Amino acid sequence: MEGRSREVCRERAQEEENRAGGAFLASILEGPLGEIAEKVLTGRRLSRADGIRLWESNDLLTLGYLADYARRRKAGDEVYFINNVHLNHTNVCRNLCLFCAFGRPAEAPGAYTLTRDEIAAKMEEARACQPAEVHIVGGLNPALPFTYYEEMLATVRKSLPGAHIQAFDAVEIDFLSEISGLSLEEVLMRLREAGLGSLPGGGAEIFNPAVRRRICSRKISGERWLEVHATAHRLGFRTNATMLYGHIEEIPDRVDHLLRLRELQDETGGFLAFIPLPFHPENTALSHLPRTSGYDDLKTIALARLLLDNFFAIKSFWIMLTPKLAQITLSFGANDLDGTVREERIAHDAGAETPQYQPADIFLAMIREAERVPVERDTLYNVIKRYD
Ligand code: V47
Repeated sequence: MEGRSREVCRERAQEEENRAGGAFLASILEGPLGEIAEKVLTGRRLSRADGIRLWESNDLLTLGYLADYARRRKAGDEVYFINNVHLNHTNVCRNLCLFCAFGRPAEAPGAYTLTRDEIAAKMEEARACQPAEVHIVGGLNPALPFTYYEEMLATVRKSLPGAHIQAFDAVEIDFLSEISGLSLEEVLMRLREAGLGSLPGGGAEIFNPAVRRRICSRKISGERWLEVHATAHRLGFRTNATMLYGHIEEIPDRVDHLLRLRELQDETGGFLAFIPLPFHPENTALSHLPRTSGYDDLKTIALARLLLDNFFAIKSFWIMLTPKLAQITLSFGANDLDGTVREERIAHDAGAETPQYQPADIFLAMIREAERVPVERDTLYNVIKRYD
């Protein structure tokens, strides 16, 4: 360790003495991850090699400690949640990715596409809870025209004029460009006109083309996914980013995925949140694979917080992680628990056993028990209510 840097680290360790774990930090600095810890403490960027090394160390507590430090420094002690509803308008999909239990051909049992009236009825039902956000994603259904999407947004806006509509992941936006013959810019501007507020982070999976070829060969490339988000950012939309992990990818694939997101965030600053999605194998063509372990989930969240130094929010999607583990991730770099949801199909079709709804009270209890400050937010992280 260089002289000045060592001094800064000692100061940090001293500051940390006042919190639980000061002695632990001192021991980390002297241990095998000392150089990486030094970078984290002094706010220096981690490299690809650092990411792989952190993972390989398997030292869960050190990873957690460093990610928690980085989280506190970047985003403070607030933990966010949102009063939202999910809407999955169709499960008919021409892509049929191997990891997905939700998408199916139009003629398959259980295939559905919501009509405008059915969407209106669902939104009218949601009115009573006054959601701040409606989150919409669905399959790539070749039978639907572009106007279906515009009408869906208008229908949602009419029933819930105060809600922000976060809709259509990059894969759907690319599909809409294809079926309409419009450019990405034109698609996004037309949808904005109809009520679109921001884009969710789905469809990113793992950017490595070799992995994509095996698990989602019909899906757009990782490069195209990034291009859609870059275009949206240029037009002033904020978007999220995800990573589907725990299937056939290797650890360097995860690190590379995170670094590509970090690179785009450096260029545009348009990402709001990163959400790691643990693979659920049931009812998928990869059902022989095991579910991710708790160790894997915690390490992945921590790695994301440490590598994505330019992301404000690292979100734990409790529906996929379980509420218990999502609460623990608050000590491993996460500062957002997503929202109330109310109806979820993608993870539940793939075997998720979590509830489909979690009321605000539960979020407050989860966050307070972790000794953090609950903040109810809107989609863009404006504070709706801070629960001191
Ligand atoms: O794009 C599909 C993934 C995504 C499975 O932006 C699966 O705030 C696990 O993107 N096991 C949809 N994951 C969900 C999504 C999302 C969720 C919460 C918040 C946000 C946000 C986005 O779920 C898909 C795909 O990547 N997925 N099948 C499965 N078997």
